[in-house]
Amino acid sequence: MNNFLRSALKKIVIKKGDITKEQVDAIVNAANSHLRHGGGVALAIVKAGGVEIQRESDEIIKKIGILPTGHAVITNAYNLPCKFVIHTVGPVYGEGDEDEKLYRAIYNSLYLAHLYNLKSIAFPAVSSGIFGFPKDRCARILIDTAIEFLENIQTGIEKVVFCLFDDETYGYFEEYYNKLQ
Ligand code: AR6
Repeated sequence: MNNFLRSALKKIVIKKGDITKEQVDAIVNAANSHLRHGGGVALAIVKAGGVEIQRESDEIIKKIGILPTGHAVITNAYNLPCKFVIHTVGPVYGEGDEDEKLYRAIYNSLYLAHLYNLKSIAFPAVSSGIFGFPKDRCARILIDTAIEFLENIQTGIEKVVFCLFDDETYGYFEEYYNKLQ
């Protein structure tokens, strides 16, 4: 294993849990293009963080129209223990070009955290719930994208957490991460 990969892997944490409880600088929301946080992890984030997150999201949509798949925006986190919520739109499985779109959603979230000088960020398994993306492929793309980012960008990001809600998803992330060690 080369030093770049070793150093990137050291910054990655795979854990099971509820992302709304994560004590990191930013958590990532698996959002839709309208930033209507009506289900899944998005609803859990608004329930725990407060309706202000939905309000701020509505303001963003008023300004920019819709948020295209693969893009990311940031809001405050209000009652959550983190400082910011980064909202990204992953692909709906079956719409085409999904791997590339999921890669961009994760990369752009990391880039936004980097621009805000954040040190830690936590991701859920974006697209693998209501949007139907296969969980094993999701694990591979999310971990590979984080490694690529950490290897290539001179960044202050010291910790990238993958916070998985269920055993099956956690199992795929852990399995792929262990394969890379
Ligand atoms: N902490 C961590 N992970 C969670 C939590 C939680 N509290 N709750 C759910 N998950 P999904 P998507 C997991 O459906 O597939 C929403 O309605 C969940 O088990 O939230 O990208 C949005 O508004 C799964 O592994 O996101 C969009 O319309 C993962 O988070 C749409 O769903 C992602 O599941 C986005 O669908």
